[in-house]
Amino acid sequence: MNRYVSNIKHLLLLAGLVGANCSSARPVTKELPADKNATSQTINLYNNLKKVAQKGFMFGHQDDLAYGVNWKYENGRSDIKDVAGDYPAVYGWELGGLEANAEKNIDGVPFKKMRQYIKEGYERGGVITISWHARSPFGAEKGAWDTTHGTVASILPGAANHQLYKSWLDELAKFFLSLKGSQGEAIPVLFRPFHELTGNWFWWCRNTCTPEQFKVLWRFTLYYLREEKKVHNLLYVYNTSGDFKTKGEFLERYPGDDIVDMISFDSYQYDDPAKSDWFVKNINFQLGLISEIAAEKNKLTALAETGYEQIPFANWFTETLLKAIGEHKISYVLLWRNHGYNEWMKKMHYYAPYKGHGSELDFLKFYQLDNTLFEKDIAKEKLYTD
Ligand code: BMA
Repeated sequence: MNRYVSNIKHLLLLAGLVGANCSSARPVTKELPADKNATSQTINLYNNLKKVAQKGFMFGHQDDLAYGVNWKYENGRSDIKDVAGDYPAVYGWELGGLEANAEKNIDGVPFKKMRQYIKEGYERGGVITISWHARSPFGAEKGAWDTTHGTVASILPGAANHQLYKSWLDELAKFFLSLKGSQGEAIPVLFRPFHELTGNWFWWCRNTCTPEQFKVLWRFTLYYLREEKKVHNLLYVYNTSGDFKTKGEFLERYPGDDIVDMISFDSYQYDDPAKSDWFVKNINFQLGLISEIAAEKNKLTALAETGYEQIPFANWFTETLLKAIGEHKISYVLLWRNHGYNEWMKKMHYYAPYKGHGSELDFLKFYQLDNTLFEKDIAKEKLYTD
């Protein structure tokens, strides 16, 4: 190309009138997630989530379609929809129990129904995230809540419970591969294994294993699902509890940029927001820390679990949660499940409003804001297409 032609092309390029390569349209460059062989819907979701985070944050709710306060398994029902006339944008589901091939998860949700709910949410344009309260490799009695030292070491390659752990992953892989949209495509999932890993209550937490053991566990899990079981519809979410004060603490057990797509933490409120602004300040500060990390590492972010049990403050959504998120560009915030009266806990256990709850009006205000994204908003974004 002579200089004159080159200059003209340069001017046209600047004016946006020609593509960089005149002979064909400029290819859209897509970023690849941790799984380089992810399905196209999963890659699209990954790329679109990055764009959508600039517009607002998605609202999510655990077990939303399965039950709510005072109801169970009513087709199409959701406490969020009862209150706001719209579904959440993000649906959280839980696999605890699946590793032992149980029919229902630890909260009584039949996996068969869960599969159907996941499909419904996805078909409407929503996003699916999945956690896994796997039972302890040392025995099922304590469930995930076993803090015996050595649990993680026992399932790593070469250790006594490694085959057992692989059999668990086999069950998970079957489930993930069975999630299909109406065209037969695999439904993408934000998988959040070993959640709250910096806490001290689950068998994969800080007190049971070394950072290195945790990292090997993560790396093996991802390798096994992706390479051995050919599961290619997952984005991987690293998720600590809310106890970190520095980037170093948040990253102490971070397994690596090549095997994480989203970074997040869980944090709940227990104190009185009228008397203490600790929750707002702390969440805001921590979202600041993970946003900086995400910018450095090119990751997505989320507040993966939060809430105030029973929402005892009428304006909690606009005056506490909204302020806690502030200006941070996170992908989503998810409220934990609306169990209703919990026999075992002997109290009401719910985190989202239901019809007739005192925070209903405030939640509607929250719903109507431009930067809170529910299902009608997110459906327009067509997250699974180019
Ligand atoms: C906890 C509670 C439990 C539940 C567990 C796993 O926060 O909601 O009742 O079993 O999550 O979903």
